[in-house]
Amino acid sequence: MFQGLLERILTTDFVSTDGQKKTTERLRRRDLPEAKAHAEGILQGDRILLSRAITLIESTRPEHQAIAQEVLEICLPHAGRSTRIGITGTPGVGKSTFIEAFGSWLTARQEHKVAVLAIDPTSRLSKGSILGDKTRMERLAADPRAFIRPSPAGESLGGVAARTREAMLLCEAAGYEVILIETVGVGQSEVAVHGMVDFFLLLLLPGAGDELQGIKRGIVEMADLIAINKADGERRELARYARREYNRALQLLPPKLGGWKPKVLTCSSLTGDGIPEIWQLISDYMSQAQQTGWLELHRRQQAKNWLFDLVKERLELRFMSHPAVQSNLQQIESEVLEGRISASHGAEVLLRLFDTPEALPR
Ligand SMILES: Nc1nc2c(ncn2[C@@H]2O[C@H](COP(=O)(O)OP(=O)(O)OP(=O)(O)O)[C@@H](O)[C@H]2O)c(=O)[nH]1
Ligand SMILES: [Mg+2]
Repeated sequence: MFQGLLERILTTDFVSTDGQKKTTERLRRRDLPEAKAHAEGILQGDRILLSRAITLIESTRPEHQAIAQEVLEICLPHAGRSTRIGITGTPGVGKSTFIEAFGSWLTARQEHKVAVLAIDPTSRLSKGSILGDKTRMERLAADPRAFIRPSPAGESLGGVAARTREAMLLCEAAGYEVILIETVGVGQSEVAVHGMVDFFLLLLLPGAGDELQGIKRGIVEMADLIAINKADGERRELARYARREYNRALQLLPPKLGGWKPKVLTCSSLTGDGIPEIWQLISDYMSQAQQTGWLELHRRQQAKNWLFDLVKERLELRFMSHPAVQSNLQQIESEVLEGRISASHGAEVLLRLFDTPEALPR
């Protein structure tokens, strides 16, 4: 029911009533001069202001958030004109090395501006996966056509993903034509990246089945392209074999929603073999998706899902930091643990505390 109501608010009729319009506008523009300056810089491709705006997005301070949200509002109409690519694969498969090779090829051969972002919820400890192995992206890091941003430090995957998505929109407004988003390949972060990109690339190693590589079937199903990486030296033959095997396995999967049939290629980030073919394939995908209208539809669907993700995440945050909830949570939790009340009863009590804290006894 809740989702239904929000969907109604989102659809045109409801939004176009006067009262609703005013609310949206009041939330929207505050005319913060700092926001304007940042946005203007971003639209002119200023990397320093782009970096600073992303830092504001990542900040938890309300005054920073206010500026960041206004920068986003101004930049949003200029976003969306890029090819958004998610790259995943288990640790060590060669994601960073691939991004270095692929990104450098795109800036040099296609003269594209390339932005590299990451979703890595574990990066709170390692200070950012990309930053951690910057040596593997030395060439790209020094490339004036490339912009590399490590994964934001965040408490939750949802938070990190939201920040990355917003950073992606700012990069697009700054004129980056290809956005590469790296993720760690072992869990929920794939789903988050899949929810914000047009094309999902899974890197695998030659010579090991996906179960051996710790790749879940669900992730294989999300892939638009599987690239068997490190197809060089002695592994060339193995990679060719793996390609045939995966091709066969992909035939068994149901067709994708947009009508695309996932492909398998081999590549090597060391020799550069396979890189032009990968770009060609992604370009074919993009033109097909544009022609059929799938790209537009898919992005709208992603934006809608994102809205609900944000609502859920913020509701949970508010719920958990609510004073009445906080002071009763432990007790209710232990009552449920000891079987004195049902989980459903406990949830209802907590939700009531959240709704009307003053009306209920402690
Ligand atoms: N032979 C060969 N080695 C490669 C290739 N790509 C990467 N490597 C090597 O594989 C190792 C891991 O590469 P990374 O790019 O750090 O892998 P990653 O997937 O980013 O790893 P995490 O960030 O830890 O998840 C490095 O020692 C690379 O030199 C390749 O195409 N061929
Ligand atoms: Mg890496």
